[in-house]
Amino acid sequence: MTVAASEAFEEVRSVLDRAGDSIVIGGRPGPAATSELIETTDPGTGSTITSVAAGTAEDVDRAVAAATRAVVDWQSFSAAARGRFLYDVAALIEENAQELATLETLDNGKPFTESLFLDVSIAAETFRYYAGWCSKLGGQTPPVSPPVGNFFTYTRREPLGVVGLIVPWNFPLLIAAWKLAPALAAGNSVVLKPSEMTSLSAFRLVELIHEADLPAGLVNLVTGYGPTAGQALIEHPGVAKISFTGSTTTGRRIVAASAASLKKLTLELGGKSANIVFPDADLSSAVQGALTGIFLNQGQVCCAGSRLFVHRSIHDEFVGELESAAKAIALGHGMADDTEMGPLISVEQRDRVESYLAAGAEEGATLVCGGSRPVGNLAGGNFLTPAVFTDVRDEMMIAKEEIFGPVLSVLAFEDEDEVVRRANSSDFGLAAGLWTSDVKRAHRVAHQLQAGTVWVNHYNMLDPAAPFGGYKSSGYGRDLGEESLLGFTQTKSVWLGLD
Ligand code: TXE
Repeated sequence: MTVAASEAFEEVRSVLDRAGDSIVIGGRPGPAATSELIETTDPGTGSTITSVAAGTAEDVDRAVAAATRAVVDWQSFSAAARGRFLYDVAALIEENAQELATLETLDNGKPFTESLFLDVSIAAETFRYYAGWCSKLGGQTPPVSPPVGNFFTYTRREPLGVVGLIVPWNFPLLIAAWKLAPALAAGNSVVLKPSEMTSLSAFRLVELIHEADLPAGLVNLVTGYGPTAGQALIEHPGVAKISFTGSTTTGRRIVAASAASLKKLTLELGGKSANIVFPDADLSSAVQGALTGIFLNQGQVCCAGSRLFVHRSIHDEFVGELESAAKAIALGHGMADDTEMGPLISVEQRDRVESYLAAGAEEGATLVCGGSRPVGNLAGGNFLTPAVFTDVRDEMMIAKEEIFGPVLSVLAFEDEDEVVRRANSSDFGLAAGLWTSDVKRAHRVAHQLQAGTVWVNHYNMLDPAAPFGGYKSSGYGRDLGEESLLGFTQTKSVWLGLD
């Protein structure tokens, strides 16, 4: 363990001890139904930091029962009171920001400043945003004109009941907050299943929710593996909806497994997002945007701009700048002060990314830089230097499949119609970026791109008010914004005869 890692470990030791082997049901941490544990490692050093419980179907059943009881209490509060609770959760997240960010960095590997200013900060803002919505979630008064009679008709947005939230390891706290806050604002109760690799910040968040005095059992946490704890949640008849973020493969499994109980689903899945640089772009901003687009969180971002289309007239100059900037990125343990990029989440994930590096080389792409394991004091972690491929063709694996690592594919293009067609030729449609100083082109291309989010002259910007989700195989439904809130409700029409 490095000095930075062991100091961080000591700082959060008490949470690690509590999280140890506990799931949280009805507001009380306790053991799962089996004694099976899942080891949690620091991806920056390979050392074990703690273990978490491998929850089972029996645990999910108890969690759903607790959530079913608590939702009645929650719905008895006024909308404004529910909002006040959520404001309190936002404040508690901010008060405990250092601790949450340390947990996130130790567990996931990302640089501490990212954990603090991105994950924890937007998690708090998400609770604050949806706190405000509690008192604004109203229905409509549609002007009905039936053939006979005179009616006053209104709609109500009612909660679904108990919802299951299944979140991945790349933004463990943030994505949990993205789903928890709107689910609660809409009046539901929750069973949360974090990734088996990163359960610690979710555990602490659930503790904070209970410190904010929300009804015990309103938010329950069952840690564990997808095919056991996750699957049990999907199949549970008492769960009305699953909101899931993760791989497209698992998303398809969830659709199949939830068919019998006809659950509502929101699926935020994989991506292979196009980031397009036109020749009239501000090149230094575009280089920065291309780097953030792919190397943030070590490339383990569902909306990563992993296909970089660069106009042929600026291609060589652009790649030159990209190469020097990529080589200058400081790799290190997430808790070290000067770290700009951390390790990949696991040994398996690095192996997977390396298999794409090999496939790229085999298919004839040119590796301009990166793609190697650093030696010396980083050898114990799952590090990989930032990689840039040129001479990439659309049909290559590295241009088609989600790599989920620090690997950028650069593709040259000649004109606007061609690049739009090629950008859209992907099975995925989560996000896209484009760089130009021509305002007409910016809107024209943004409207044609088949993606749930399009960034113009920046990349990876997120805000709780702006919906986020995919077209095509990147899923359906939306996280964030009003749309996510509505996705946690069902609409009732009430008819009142006036004659
Ligand atoms: O994802 P999974 P994994 C991609 C990325 C990565 C690959 C595999 O390419 O390399 O997926 O990662 C739970 N029923 N993304 O295996 O399986 C699981 O426990 C119910 C992209 O970690 O999708 C975890 O909580 N739940 C992605 C969550 O699903 C199940 C983010 C995500 O795991 C389940 C993460 C099942 N049968 C990985 N199987 C993105 N686009 O954001 C698994 N889970």
